[in-house]
Amino acid sequence: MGANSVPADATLDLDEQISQLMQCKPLSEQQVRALCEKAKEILMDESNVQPVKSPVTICGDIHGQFHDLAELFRIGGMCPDTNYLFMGDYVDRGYYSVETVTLLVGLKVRYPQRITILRGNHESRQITQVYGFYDECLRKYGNANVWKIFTDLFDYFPLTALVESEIFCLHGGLSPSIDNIRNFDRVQEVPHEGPMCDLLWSDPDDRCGWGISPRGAGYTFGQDISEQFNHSNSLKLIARAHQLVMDGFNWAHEQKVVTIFSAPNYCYRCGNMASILEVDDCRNHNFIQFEPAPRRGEPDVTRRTPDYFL
Ligand SMILES: [Mn+2]
Repeated sequence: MGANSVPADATLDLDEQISQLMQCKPLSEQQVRALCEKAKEILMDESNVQPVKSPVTICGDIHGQFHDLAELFRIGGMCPDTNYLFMGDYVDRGYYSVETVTLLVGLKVRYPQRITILRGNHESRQITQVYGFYDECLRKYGNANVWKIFTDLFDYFPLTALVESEIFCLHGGLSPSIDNIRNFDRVQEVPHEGPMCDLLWSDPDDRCGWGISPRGAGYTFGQDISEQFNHSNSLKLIARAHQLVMDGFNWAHEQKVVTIFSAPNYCYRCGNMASILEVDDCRNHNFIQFEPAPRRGEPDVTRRTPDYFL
């Protein structure tokens, strides 16, 4: 700020930063540092099972596909006009992890009551060093400082959310060793095993009971497990992300579990639809599917009208 300028209004600054991010332009390292300090203050007060009110739109994996996140906001409505609950995996795989996660954290700081950002298994120091976010930070900032700032912040992201006491939302799935999710200290790197690891890594399965996950972390869990969990906790539904599903959403366990995936044409080559789940103020559910955003500067031959239904 110049010597003659009027003292900056923090909200105005943040609004400008959000507009800049909406154009897919990253913030400076200094801006990221200041933003993440504010985000930490907000996130550390949230619960491991963060309560969320309807109406809210629930979203799955984004994976650095910034232009598809912008498309999601065009289709679902911009925050704060629409409330959002994101279930993790903002970074890695796509080309714009930096812009994607900075925008979501910016919206969290600007509208803390309007957006919930859960932790995915990719919001981790170890995973991001393998799947792209670390390299992208080095490429865009010339050093690893921004990666360090964000991965330190990821430790504070809530692990699960509960919409109107009836939809339990999390990135992966259930754990055989959950005692009380609210009671453990989540502020740490995602461990290799144990309940916190399972919540971010597990998958529903057609087989009953608990199974060994082919991912090497978390478990598979059958319909019997989901039914018992929902019954004991008076839940209607478990909403989770973490798995590519070709229609953007996929029911499992006789509609006790739904998978939501919000990265269309995942990794720019999977050919899948994406979806988001709108829960209205009467708690009605409405999936909206969407396709990839048109690539800027390229002829758009694949785009069809988004398929709104139900
Ligand atoms: Mn995942």
